[in-house]
Amino acid sequence: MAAETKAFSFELLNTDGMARRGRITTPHGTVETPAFMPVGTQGTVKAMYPGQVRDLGAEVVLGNTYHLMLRPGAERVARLGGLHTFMNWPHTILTDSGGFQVMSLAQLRKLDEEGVRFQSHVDGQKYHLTPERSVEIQGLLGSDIQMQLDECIKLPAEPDDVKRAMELSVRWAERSRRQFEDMNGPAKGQGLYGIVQGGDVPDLRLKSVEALLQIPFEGYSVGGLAVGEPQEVMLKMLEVTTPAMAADKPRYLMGVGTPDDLLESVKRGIDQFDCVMPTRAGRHGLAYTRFGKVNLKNARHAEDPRPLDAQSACEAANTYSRAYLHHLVRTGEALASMLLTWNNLAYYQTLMAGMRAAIENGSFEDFYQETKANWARGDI
Ligand code: PRF
Repeated sequence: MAAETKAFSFELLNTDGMARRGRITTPHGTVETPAFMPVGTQGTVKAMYPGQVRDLGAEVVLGNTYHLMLRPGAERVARLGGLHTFMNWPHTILTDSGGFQVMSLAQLRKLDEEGVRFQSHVDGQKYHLTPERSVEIQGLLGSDIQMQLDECIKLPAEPDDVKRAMELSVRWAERSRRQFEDMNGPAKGQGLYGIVQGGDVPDLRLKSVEALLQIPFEGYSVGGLAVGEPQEVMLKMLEVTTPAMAADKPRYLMGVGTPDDLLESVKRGIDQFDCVMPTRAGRHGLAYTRFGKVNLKNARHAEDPRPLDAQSACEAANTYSRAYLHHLVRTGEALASMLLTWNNLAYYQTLMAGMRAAIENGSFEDFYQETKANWARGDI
């Protein structure tokens, strides 16, 4: 390792109730937690320049093994110098392992002990993704924070199916870890996270955590939530799971969520999140603000000269009129996606910065109440 290259580490700086303020260090920088990680599935946070994403305060973005292995291919990205160089994001990159995306996107999937066989949703080409190949791909991409291959089961599901998927995920965790060590991930300063599964069954969640704690992962994810269950069930599962997790390792809740999900999950001890919600909503005419969600498609905005939020530090929120944004959305202009994605990521990053400051000050409960009151007031 070059002298200046930092190895993966996590420092717990502060707690306030179950809420945690921490710092992750990777070879590509530091990540203040709790952190929201914008999703850059195809090596781009859609409708945003990388510099703009960074300027909003994001210190890590997420890339997807599944999409990048299909196009342009992991070996090609490696020949071009790795994903950081390829996408011009010199900061931390986290990659998901692919299993979740195979299950939601690929055709003719067949899962067994070995891994998952599937056909590409792009051109029908056949692939075999195993725990070893997933970690190999993430290594070729040069990902700083890698995920084990797991099986995420949609809810509602039969407890027997949840148990089978959880146990398979534990066996895949061991194989993923072995591959990560074989690829010298630790020597490169990278981290590999295990993924807790177990659906909506408390006992299976605890068994999953217990088994994963036997494997020396740099961090632990909570998977298999926000997959069809009510928010109440997700939060209950967090209450069961996070107290059993390592206090000195980061905890990442995968694929979550709404601003309210983030607030409630930080309150229950989560440190990292990713979700397509702010970026996808932005491309569908929806804006997140301090006072909740605004649908710019709605005719009520057609002659409204006010910006989305005059107090926001984000230019997309404090400059352009709702009338103009409505017009851009209605005409399907590219700038509609660009401005609303920018606004939404700014809101998400501001929310996270607010939570981090509140935990530091020991005022998380006040922040929680005030944020909820603003959302309840609504956009008027
Ligand atoms: N596993 C993986 N990625 C994921 C999930 C999971 O369970 C989820 C579930 N919310 C989102 N992304 N590997």
